[in-house]
Amino acid sequence: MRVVLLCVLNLLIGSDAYSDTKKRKFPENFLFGAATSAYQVEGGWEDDGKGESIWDRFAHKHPEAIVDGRNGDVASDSYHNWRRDVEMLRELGVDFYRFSISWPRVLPNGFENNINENGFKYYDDLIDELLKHSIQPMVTLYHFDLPQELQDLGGWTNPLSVNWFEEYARIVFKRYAEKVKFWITINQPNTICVEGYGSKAMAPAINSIDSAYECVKNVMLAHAKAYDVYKKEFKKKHEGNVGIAIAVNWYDPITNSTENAEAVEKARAFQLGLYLDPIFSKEGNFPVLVRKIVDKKSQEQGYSTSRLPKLSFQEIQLLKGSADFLGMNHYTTFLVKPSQQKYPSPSFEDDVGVEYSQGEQWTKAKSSWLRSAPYGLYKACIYLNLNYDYPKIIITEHGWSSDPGLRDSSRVDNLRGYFGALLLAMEDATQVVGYTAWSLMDNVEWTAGTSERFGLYEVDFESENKTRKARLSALVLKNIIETREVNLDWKPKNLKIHITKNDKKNNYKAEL
Ligand code: GBH
Repeated sequence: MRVVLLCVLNLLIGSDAYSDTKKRKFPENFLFGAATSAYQVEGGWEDDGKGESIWDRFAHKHPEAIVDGRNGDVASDSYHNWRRDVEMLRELGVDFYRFSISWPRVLPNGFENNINENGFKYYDDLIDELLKHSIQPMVTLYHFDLPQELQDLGGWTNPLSVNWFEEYARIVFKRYAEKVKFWITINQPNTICVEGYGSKAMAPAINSIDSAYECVKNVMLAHAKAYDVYKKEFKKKHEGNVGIAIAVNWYDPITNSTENAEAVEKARAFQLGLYLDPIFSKEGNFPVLVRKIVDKKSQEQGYSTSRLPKLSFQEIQLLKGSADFLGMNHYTTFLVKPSQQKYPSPSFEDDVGVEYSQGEQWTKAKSSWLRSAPYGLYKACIYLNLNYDYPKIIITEHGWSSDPGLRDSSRVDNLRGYFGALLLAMEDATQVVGYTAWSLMDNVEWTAGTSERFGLYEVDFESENKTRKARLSALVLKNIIETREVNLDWKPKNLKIHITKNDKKNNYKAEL
């Protein structure tokens, strides 16, 4: 009886993404890339006049906070291995490489009046090598590594940080506008502020909720200022695109009760809307729900003004529409219900007032927060379309963590599952123009050290040259980039890891 019913249902509504055996194709002009960030791969932490960053300081002061003690001092040593990095990108056949510039490498104390030419030289070489092989550089200006001297002045809680970032951005735009057409101002304001200032999980580990919201305001304004600088001073001549990368994981109610529906609304407002609304909504500003909750709680907690700073009319205007694309970092899905426990107050957790879990049946990655739920990417895309009027999206990060090893079939499954969901979302009118795999190679996973591997390429951290080797997932991605095709039933058969140079094409060819 059940089987018959299911068959009839399938006939009526069509089978879902996971039983659909049809092949789907990425459009020819769809862009594929791979990503890293400066602190996580570069090493050379004090080479050639580089200044100290908040992650250098944090990792040196609290080695016990880094799971396996491996910090960014040497990391994957891309400061010396950048030629090999570009070779890997050529092997993959990607259209672009997303990497970040270390602010203290180019402006050692953060300020514009002290430019480190030797530091810039590293990025000059990397960018030229990429362009030589027709790989577009996609440059992130800020991926968590603030110059320590700026932190000593309050870092992102100091309203002057908006100007510091503006000056830094202008210098980098000026230097590379000719060569770089994809820019990301800031990576994940929520990680920077809520985890960096509101907790001890990330540098600078301030652990104060008041400073977290100050940080949110300043980081968002810093982004908007940089966007404005590009628009006014560079856009006309250089025609580049400037966006911001926001963590857009998906949040679903754990069941369809009224309480859970309310809880998920709060989770989405605090985790997504706080950063998306000011830029991508019609009204601009922080979400009404977030303002209402924090204003009310602040009053009850004896504050004379809200812990969430207000945006002025001018600031709201400056932020509204300040992105040519939304950089969407998507890894996983969380299931939400009202919090059963009392969180410390005041805290970000207490403001949101929810609890998160993940589907027990979803495959688990190496990272505790990461499970595979491709449907969440589909839903997140539809949510963005409905709430923000079909924004232009580049997936700026998506990836999977595993143990070391070249036969990373869990990463392959994850990639294929999410590509299926992504292609469905695109069929349903989501404007996704590009996809970026996190990460090109194993790197320093912040406080997880090298205990969680996200790389398409494995890095041997014990070896002197930090030798890189292609994982199976690298070959699978290469094949998808070449054929544009994702066969949802495909399973890896041949596990031979081998990339050979095909001289005729002056290109690299994978043997699958
Ligand atoms: C991305 O953030 C980062 O942009 C990237 O640099 C990083 O390598 C990648 O994730 C993979 O981790 O340890 O439970 O306190 C994704 C959002 C923010 C999720 C930090 C994990 C720590 C959670 N991540 N968060 S926990």
